[in-house]
This record gives sequence, structure tokens and C-alpha cells, in this order.
Amino acid sequence: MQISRNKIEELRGLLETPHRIVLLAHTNPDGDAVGSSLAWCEILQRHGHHVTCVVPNRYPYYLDFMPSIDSMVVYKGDSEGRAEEAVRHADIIFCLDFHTMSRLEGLSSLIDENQHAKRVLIDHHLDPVEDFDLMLSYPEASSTCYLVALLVEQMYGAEHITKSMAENLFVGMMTDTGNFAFSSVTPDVFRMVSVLAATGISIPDIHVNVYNSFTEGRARLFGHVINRKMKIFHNGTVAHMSLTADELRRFWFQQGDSEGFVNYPLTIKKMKMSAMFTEHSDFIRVSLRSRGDIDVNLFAQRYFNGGGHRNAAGGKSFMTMEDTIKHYEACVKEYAREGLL
Ligand SMILES: [Mn+2]
Repeated sequence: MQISRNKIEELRGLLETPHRIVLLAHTNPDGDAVGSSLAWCEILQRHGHHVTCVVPNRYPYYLDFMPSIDSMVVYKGDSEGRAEEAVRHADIIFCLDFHTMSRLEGLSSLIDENQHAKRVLIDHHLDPVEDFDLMLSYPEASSTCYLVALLVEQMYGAEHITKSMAENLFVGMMTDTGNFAFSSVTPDVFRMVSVLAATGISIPDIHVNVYNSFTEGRARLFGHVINRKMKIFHNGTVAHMSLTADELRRFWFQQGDSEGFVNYPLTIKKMKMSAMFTEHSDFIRVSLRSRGDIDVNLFAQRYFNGGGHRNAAGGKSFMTMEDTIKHYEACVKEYAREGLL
């Protein structure tokens, strides 16, 4: 894959002289959001820019090992006003790994106050919503980290990818592709992995840090949700699971603990689609996964005010848990009637 020449030149023009730059990633930042922000931040800093990485809320604890992650400003609970200060004075705002300002929640009004900054999108989600001054939107890319790696390679040369950048980029490339197993993985993704590996990163260490560093509570919560909460219907082809605030408390839930649970029903033969409902203080987070041609991006858009990718999407519900589940089951029926399932 290549980033278009014109876009590279436009970006080069924007970054010609040192600027004050803010990098933004989405709410509930994952390995791809954090990894792409940190790597892009490092290369920009090396080229003389003043860069601040801002995330709307805290990243999951198992990403704590990522190089320079402590430098990220977490907007929620940022008593020193560092995010506000950085956004107010930014000349350029980069949005990484999301495609609509609504994924910034409380941060979006702050961004609106800065009307002079150039806005640049670097993302791989379908159908970008907002207007940006420069859009690097590549839905066919398997991760935003892969896009950032390509950008650095094309703009500055692969030799500018340091070991710490490679570590951060590898995390997102690995997590967003389910360990390089999704259909979005191309030969060029493996070429890029080889470029990253050549910097001396330890792939086994990264793997252990990301996948084998959970708490006991998370393991028990997983057992509970699979054994007690997974419902399978539609002739064994559709599943859903739910977690109430009460259950989360019972298993000492921490941000990120339920990450990946939604994928598990898809390990069952013939399963086509899986949903996970997680109760938050004022809404229920909906996560959707599917196999093959089943389009959960469309499903999320239609029924849960959301979106994402064809096989991985999300949204929100403002109903009770019980009604959310009823709504989901009814929507599955409608989807099947239309031949979409
Ligand atoms: Mn991503």
C-alpha cells in the first residue's frame, strides 16, 4: 500500500516549519490509537515540532509498558489543564484512529474553540464524517499504526523508524489485526513488520506485555461472562453477552478488562455475529464482531448510532440493559429477513 503522493506533499508543506501540534486519539484508547499517536509524536518531535498527545480518558493498564506512554495527557481528570492549554495554542491538530469528533466525547467542544488550527485525519475507519483540511483516510489499511509506519517511511525514510517507534507501532499492528489473522492483513503488512523487527524490538516481550499481563479479576470476569452470560440464538449463528455495572464491580473491573471478550463467541463453529453490552454510568457500550461478509459496520450504524469496520464495529444504547438486548434480538431478525445475515 502507498499513501498518495499529493497527500504526502501536502503534509510535508504543513510540517515545513516547527509548529505547535496536538495529537488526538479516541475515547477508550486502544493499542492502535496509543501506538500510532506515540510513534507519530516521536517523529514530529525529532523534526523540531512541539507536540502534545491527548487522549479523552485513560488507556488500559496493560499498555503501561509502551515507550513514552507517560507523556500522554489524559483529558478526563487532567486538573492542570494541560489538554486545554495544548489544544488552545495548537497550529495543527492530528486526529488518529477515529473518524468522527463524537468519539472524543467531552473533548470535542474544546476542539471547536480552536478554529485557526489545521485539522489532519490519519485513520482507517469507514466513511469519515467531519471535514478535515487534509484527510489521510485509508479504510483498507489494517491499522492506523501501519498507516503511520508508511507515512514515516514515505516522508522521511524507513531509517527514521527508531526502536521505540517500532515498539509502539507493532502494538497497534498486532492488536488491530487479531495477531495478523484478519482479512485486512496484506503482504505489505508483513514487509512492514520486518522493517519494525529489524530495529531490534522483542516481539515475544511485546506479546507477553499486551496479552499476558491481565489481573486475576479479568480472568474470572471472562469465565463468568462466557459461562453465565453468553446467549446463543438464531440457530447457533448469533451470540450476545452483557455485563452490568454491578457485575463489573464484583470482578474489580478496570478500564480495558473486557477488551476482546466479544471475539470469543466467534471461536464457535458456524457463529456469524457476536455482540457485547457493557453498562456505563449513562449509556450501554455496544461492541459487535462478525465473520466474513456479515457487515456489522452497517448494523452498528442502523441500530446503535455507531460504526467502525465491516467485521468490527461499535455503538451506544441509551435504553436499559433488558431493552437493549430485546432491541438487538429484534434487529438481528430484521437483518436476517433482509438477507444480510
Ligand atoms: Mn485502529
